[in-house]
Amino acid sequence: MKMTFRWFGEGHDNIPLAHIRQIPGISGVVTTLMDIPAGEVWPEDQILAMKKQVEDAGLAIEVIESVNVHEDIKLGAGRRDEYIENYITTIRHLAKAGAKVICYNFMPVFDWIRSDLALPLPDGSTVMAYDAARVEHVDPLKLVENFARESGGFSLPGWESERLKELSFLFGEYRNMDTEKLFSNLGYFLHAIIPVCEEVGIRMAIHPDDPPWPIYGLPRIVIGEAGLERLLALVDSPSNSLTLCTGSLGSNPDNDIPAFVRKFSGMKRVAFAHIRNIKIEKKGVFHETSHLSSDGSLDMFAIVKAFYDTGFDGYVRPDHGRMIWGEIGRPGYGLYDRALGITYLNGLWEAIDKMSRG
Ligand code: DNO
Repeated sequence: MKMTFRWFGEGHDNIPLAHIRQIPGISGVVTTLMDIPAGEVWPEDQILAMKKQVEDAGLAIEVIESVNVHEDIKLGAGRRDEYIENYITTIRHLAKAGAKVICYNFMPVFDWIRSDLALPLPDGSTVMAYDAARVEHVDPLKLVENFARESGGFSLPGWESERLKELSFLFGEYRNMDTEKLFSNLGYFLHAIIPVCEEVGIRMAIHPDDPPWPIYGLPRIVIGEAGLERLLALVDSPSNSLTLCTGSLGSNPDNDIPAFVRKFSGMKRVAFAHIRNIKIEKKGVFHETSHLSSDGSLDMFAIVKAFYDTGFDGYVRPDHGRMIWGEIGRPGYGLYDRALGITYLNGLWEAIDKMSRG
């Protein structure tokens, strides 16, 4: 596995690349151009400037997270072909700059959702948390206001302002959307872009829906084994792959994450993994934790072992750490706890590797 760290780009992240470079075993950053609205082409010069900055810091820039998909593509609406053409141009620009994997999602309206961005834990840290009763019965516009207030001034990935301005309008547009239509729109998108990805050597890696169940009456399709199988079958190509996010899928206790890893990494259809832990209190109520198995509900040893046993050689990053040691930063994306997460995941990998060799 190639260990990476998410970095939001100059002016969007308060963590210096020089600090990321000092995390043991790191190979590169996973990054994005935060300022480009979904649907627009990523300009080559901006991609190359970011690449130079990252490489000058001694890090690779091979995974992009995310290139967001315009709502018209998910809706199958109006200008979708134009937005798909733009997406294809961005894919070509990124490939030319040396990118290998593009992480994206196909969640209607929202990306990930939480009820709390800074829930205090007994150890004095804070974490992001989800309580269905406090999300699903709340006006989504209220939720957006809470997010803006609690995010400490940092823009949150997936909660871009241009998307949120259109919230009420978008809810209307999705009124008649169902699972079948959403799958069909995903298929339309993939059929258009995957041949280009194959040509230029890019693997698209879809991120699961977080949390992995429908909310606010919006369908969600990347939530469990059947959906993952179905989307991989839409276009049977290594360029149509997964971002296997253990915490997103794992917040539904019915999802057996080590089994998912064995299956999908065994099929060589996992291009990228987000490995993190969560603690499930009961169905629909969970909070994030340190990466350590005993702090949460996921067996991190079993997960890493499944990646190891299936010969996984893709990209990995830790995800959504706690905020610890007084760090001020973007919720879930501080330096310290994610660096601890990396060290732990690398430790598991080394132990499994050495024990397997005897
Ligand atoms: C949350 C992230 C997601 C992810 C997107 C990919 O912290 O894992 O926002 O980047 O869903 O498009």
